[in-house]
Amino acid sequence: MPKKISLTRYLVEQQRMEGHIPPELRLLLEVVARACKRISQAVSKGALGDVMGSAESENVQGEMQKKLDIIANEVLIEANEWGGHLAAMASEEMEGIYVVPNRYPQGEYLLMFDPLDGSSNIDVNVSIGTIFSVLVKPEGAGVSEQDFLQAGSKQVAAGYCVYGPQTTLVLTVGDGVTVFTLDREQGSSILTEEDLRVPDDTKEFAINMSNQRHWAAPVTRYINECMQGRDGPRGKDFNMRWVGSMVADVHRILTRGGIFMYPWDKREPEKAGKLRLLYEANPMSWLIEQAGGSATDGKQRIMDITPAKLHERVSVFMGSKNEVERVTRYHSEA
Ligand code: AHM
Ligand code: MG
Repeated sequence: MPKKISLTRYLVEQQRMEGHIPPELRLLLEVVARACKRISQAVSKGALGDVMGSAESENVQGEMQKKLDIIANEVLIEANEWGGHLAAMASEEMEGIYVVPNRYPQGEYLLMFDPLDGSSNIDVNVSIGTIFSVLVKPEGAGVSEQDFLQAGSKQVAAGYCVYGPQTTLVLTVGDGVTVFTLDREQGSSILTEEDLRVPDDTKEFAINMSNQRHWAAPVTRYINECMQGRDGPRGKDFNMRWVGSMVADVHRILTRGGIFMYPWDKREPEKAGKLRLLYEANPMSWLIEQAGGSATDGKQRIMDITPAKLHERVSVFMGSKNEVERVTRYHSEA
């Protein structure tokens, strides 16, 4: 029988390999994974635990928070603040950064997360997840919000955990994309897939079609052509999927290809998009690129964008290379 490789063993081996992750980053990733395991337990309790429904509060983005948004945020902070590997954290659920308190040693890393992605799916028992991204704090005393405003290309680790039929952790440290599945009986995450590849071509797109009338012309053109199927210019039929949890939609694309889009639209024209750059678009872009796919905002590579603020939003096109290139080209032609 082939040996099972746990996340711990995988990370230790990555650490031993020359030029790969330093010990503090390994520790950080283990702690994030442990926190995700706890969130997974809370999620799976459902109505049997006090985890469903609204928390009756609003986050900095003006969105109603669910109880699980707050629980997941607390779990991630409590798990990560004392280990000595972090200087500060930033979260979708917190307006400012969370600096590691003085009573704990400060490390050199910065952790960003969307603690519970796909909040609208919590109460209907559909896959949700946690997205995270790790940066190195720039040299200098103290830590500030400014330190977080680095392009996605500076990430040193990124990943997500999907809480679905299985709890799956998907990770990159810049050496391909690796998948770990939680073995609930053993309580450990086991490597189940290595070197994920996103096919260059696809017949599947993911977009919220109910926003169609608000889209910009290049998006309308791209989707119209897909919808015409084999009778149109694309000469092939397309399929559509939209879970409404980015983690689940991106996980499908990493598994079998596709294109995920959350474009700018006219509903809130002053916002670049719905999704957040630092803790949603950047980590997902890096995973997709590491698997051979592409990720742009319609004009440029998402990971090249230098953020101007912590909760900056961005338009997102990611997945199978040739489709992302096509819709990006439609933007430049428009
Ligand atoms: P959240 O982080 O508050 O859950 O919002 C992000 C989610 C993404 O997971 C998903 O792709 C998108 O919002 C769905 O938005 P919509 O309901 O507009 O289709
Ligand atoms: Mg989210």
